[in-house]
Amino acid sequence: MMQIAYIGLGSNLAIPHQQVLQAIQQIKALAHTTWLAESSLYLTPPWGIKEQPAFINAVVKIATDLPAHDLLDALLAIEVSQQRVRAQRYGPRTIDCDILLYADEMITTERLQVPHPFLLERAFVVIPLFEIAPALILPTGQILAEVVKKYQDENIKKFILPSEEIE
Ligand code: PH2
Ligand code: MG
Ligand code: MG
Repeated sequence: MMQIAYIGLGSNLAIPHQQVLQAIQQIKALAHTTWLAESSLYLTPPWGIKEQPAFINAVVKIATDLPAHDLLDALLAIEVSQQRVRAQRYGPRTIDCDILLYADEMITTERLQVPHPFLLERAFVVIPLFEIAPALILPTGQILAEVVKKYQDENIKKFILPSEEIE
């Protein structure tokens, strides 16, 4: 049976908005997977380590027949294809693809924790997720529409693609 999953994307190296757009295309091309929705791209201040470039973030919604750990492997392969180098926790990266939610499952293994452990602590995830899933309730019972309220003053701005700019 197909399961709904939400994937968080982030980049602050190379050409960040292009890395994120490329990852969205790569997710659309995954086997056993149907694209359902994607958020706008957002320009977000770095969280965790402040001395690094700003990020572009987005969230994608899919339906997939891939079990959660196979989806994780597919996302790691996308990271590798974009020359992701794992240097520093919370540090700069060309692309980060995180499973935020997988159906209503709560998963804790050595390789994977779902819901993503910091999901609700990060405005750069909550705001784009809310854009495409305004009625979402987490497996923990938390209501996304309630959580998003505390991030209204965060510096999370929609990123206007260069091609969308009025000349
Ligand atoms: N990812 C991190 C650490 N900090 N900050 C922003 N704004 N966006 C991210 O995607 C991000 C971050 C590690 O996962
Ligand atoms: Mg991450
Ligand atoms: Mg990650």
